[in-house]
Amino acid sequence: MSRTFPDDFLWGGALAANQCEGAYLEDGKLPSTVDTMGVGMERRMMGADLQMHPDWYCPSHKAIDFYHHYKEDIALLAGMGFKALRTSIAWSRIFPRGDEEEPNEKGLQFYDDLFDEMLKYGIQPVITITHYEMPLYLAQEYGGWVNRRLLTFYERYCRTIFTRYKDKVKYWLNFNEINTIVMFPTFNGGFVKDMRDPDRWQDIYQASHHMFVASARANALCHEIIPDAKIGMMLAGMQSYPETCKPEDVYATLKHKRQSLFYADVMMRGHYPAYTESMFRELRVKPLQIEEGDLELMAANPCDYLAFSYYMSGVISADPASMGPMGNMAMGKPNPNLKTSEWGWQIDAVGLKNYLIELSERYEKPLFVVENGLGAKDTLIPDRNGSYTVEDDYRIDYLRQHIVQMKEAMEDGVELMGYLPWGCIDLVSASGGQMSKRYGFIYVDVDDEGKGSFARYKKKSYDWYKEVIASKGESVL
Ligand code: BGP
Repeated sequence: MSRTFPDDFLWGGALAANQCEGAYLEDGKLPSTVDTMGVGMERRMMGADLQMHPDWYCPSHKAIDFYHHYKEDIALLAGMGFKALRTSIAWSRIFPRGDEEEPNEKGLQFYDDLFDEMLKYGIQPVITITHYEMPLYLAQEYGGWVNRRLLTFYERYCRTIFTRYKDKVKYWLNFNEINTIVMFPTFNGGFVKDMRDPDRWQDIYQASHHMFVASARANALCHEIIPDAKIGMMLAGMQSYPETCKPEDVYATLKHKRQSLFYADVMMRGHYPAYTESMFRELRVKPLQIEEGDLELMAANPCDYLAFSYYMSGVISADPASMGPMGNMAMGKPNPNLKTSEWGWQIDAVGLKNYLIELSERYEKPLFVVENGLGAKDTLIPDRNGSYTVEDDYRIDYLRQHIVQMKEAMEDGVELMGYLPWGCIDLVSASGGQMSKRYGFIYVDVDDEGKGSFARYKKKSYDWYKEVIASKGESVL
């Protein structure tokens, strides 16, 4: 077994339109759902109301101004030897309201230019069709994904971007972290729900059904328009352990995992799993509105690969009252065997190996780690060349451990397409909306209020990751 990763392994990084582009009303774009959100959990994930708040600072409006800096940023990423870059298309640049018949040419042109810039350096675009947003009009006027009419608009959007970028983009992803709709319906679903309402599940699973059908249609269209492309699903991945070896804790963990793997079960296998009925019964979900042909379409068009984010693991107990929030979107208990990030996320590289093996055995399809990394407060210090840098050994350590475990999983039979650490350039945090939670190899001089020079500086991890890529992982194995 070779000590290096394969030649065609997609090394790179990941971004998302709303967290980096800014320019939220430029070149014909109208607000998207995320443009209503401020800084702090209570102004976004927890308290999002999908109304514009002119008196708030909304970080997506400016973000890191990637819209105007993309050439400089792609050149910096190319300097690390990136083979792939994941980002998303902002639906509201292409169809500003969402329900128009004709796309916005200037929006299409922006992504043409961006993809050309990547390809110039041999960087493959890995494109998320929607990353935690939709045109705000679709949310306010139609009620987001609860409304079946979104299928028509989404199909038009997909057809437009597949046709336009068919020669440039060969890796596509459906909805970012689709399973997070069970925790935060505003982000993925485009509708507001009181998360204390015990009857919220009906809308959440009806919206999920529409998104499953939308993904199946997108998969079919993608294969028809770009026969040499692959289209995957994107799951918020997380490893979960039973608190004890009591069979009750083990069963609670199994059920907990189902809540997210349900999405992969449907989208990778093409049908609702056998436990759907009991899960819905427990959540008081009445039979969903499923139209004729939906299930056949889903069965005929499963996803080609399973992409996922992985940051942490959690511990599950049979006693729900003993569990609290973990990370962005999970409930659990802390694991005394693991270290914890500044944001309370438990660092578990071996958990990534176990998770890869589990997913690989459950779905028998290629896997792709499209997010991973450490959110941390970085301190900018002067470097030897009269510029600035960050001594981010903590980040290097986190990434190194996870790369070693990916390699071990591959040695155990896992088919892994690539590794795209999250926020390869510092960007706005999804959960908190702040800039001070940084993930990048490249520091961006912007603070939590959107103030700063927007200058970019290479961190210590920049040269480290460059060496990892150049040596096909050998430098850390
Ligand atoms: C994932 C999202 C990303 C991202 C990341 C880190 O859930 O897909 O958009 O931001 O988590 O989370 P955060 O930004 O909250 O630290």
